[in-house]
Amino acid sequence: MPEKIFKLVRTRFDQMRKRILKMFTDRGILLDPSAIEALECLPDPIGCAERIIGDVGNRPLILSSPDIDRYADHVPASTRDPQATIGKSVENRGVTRVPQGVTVVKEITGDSTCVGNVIDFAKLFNDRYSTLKKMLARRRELAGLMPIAKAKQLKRDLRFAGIVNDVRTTKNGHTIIEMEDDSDRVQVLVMKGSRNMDGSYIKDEVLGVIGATSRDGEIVIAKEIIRPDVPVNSRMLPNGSESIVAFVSDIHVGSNTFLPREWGRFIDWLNSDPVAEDIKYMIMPGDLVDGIGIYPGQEDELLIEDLYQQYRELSELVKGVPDWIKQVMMPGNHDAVRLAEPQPRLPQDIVDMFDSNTLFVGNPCYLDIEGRSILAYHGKSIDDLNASIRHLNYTNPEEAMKEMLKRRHLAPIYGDKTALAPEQKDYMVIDRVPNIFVTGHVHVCKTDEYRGIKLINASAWQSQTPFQRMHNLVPDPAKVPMVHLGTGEMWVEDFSS
Ligand code: D5M
Ligand code: FE
Ligand code: ZN
Repeated sequence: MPEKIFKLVRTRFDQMRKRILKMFTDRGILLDPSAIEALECLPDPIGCAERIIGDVGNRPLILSSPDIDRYADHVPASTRDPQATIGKSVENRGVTRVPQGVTVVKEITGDSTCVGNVIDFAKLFNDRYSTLKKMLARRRELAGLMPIAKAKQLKRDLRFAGIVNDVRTTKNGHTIIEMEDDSDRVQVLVMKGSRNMDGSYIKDEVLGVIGATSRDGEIVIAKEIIRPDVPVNSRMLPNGSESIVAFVSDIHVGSNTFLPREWGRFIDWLNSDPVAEDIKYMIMPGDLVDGIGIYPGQEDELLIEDLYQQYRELSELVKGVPDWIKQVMMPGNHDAVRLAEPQPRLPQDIVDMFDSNTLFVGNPCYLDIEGRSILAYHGKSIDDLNASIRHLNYTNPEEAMKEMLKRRHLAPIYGDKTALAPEQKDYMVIDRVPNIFVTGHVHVCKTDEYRGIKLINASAWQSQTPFQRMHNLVPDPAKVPMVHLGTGEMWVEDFSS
């Protein structure tokens, strides 16, 4: 049976196309049809458009598809991993066992199949919808959930699951959520002041609705809105492990704001403190180096201007980590792989700079370590969640992480700052309930718990950058959150002074 294409996906594509064309026409730049097509096939068309527009001296007056290819990636073509965007062999399918107690349960490396057209996006959204709908269908309150087309014919007690297409506030302060599935679309009214009114419905999340149709049959009045969420008690029960995991994020090697003295203090501590003898694993969730060409003017803030040299320096910096600690390195938005998520692991020539004690994984990634399930994600989507959900901000990323768990999705909003690759499967769905969920990206150090799941935002090794100063983002660097795998105890070691 041919895959159905949600109207949502087509609409989003049309909106994207209009937005891109306007960006160019506003500046008098022309595109031939091949250029528009090439742009649409990119995982991050807006980012590419911004790079072209910013390249004032060099960009051509009329763009064709080879011009788009030149600007396609944030990493210069010569240093890009050729494996990163094309599907590779199946070596990583299923569960990959690596020595030393770490099992990579799921990540994208080796499985990428996206070519980036409308059909792929339809598959991505269909996969997201059907996976999350299955989770909702298991909820007691939603038993007997129906396709929207069928549910709409009922008067009362109708139950369905849909993907959110649009959220609006009426002039009376009520909320209208426009939702759809592969059968139909529907307008859902959430009355002002009702207990469902938490103001945090966002585009592209999947919701379950219990409601009744209005008298004219045009609208569904919500009685209850249900998110997939995680089970109420996902607590870590003691399991006898004696190992500690340390979380070290956003090292940003190569930046002139990288903190070498603090890093040195951490390495000295690892080699001398008795606690460190039990640290058997170090997870590094992205922005290992500062990268190059990540934002305009970055060259003025770099100490090391060569990308390879940055990774070589990182490999020197981790040489001081005691050899009883296995390191797991993941890319972030500053690293040398495609920007679109899920990101594959770093390319082989970079992997080769490190010894066999370092394991390279994609972003996001599920790991199993000594009986504990760990979900690691760099956290780029926190930017989009903060912009869309009123109660979120950059000082409390753990709140954004809770919103991800409630939606069982790491990057629910499509088409904002977080570029999502049109994979056939939605790797950003949280289809396993982890014991520990770690992110980085926002450079603060926070630990919390949600329904028994340990939440960690793992600090940074970079002081405040000019960009962060301008946006009043205050980092909390040189801290290392730790979790004891046996007892579940969580604490933070401070190397900031
Ligand atoms: O992100 C470091 C911090 O800076 C993180 O809090 C996000 C914020 N940041 C960085 N770039 C942007 C943009 N373009 N918009 C909003 N916020 C941003 P890092 O990934 O280390 O650069
Ligand atoms: Fe960062
Ligand atoms: Zn980042």
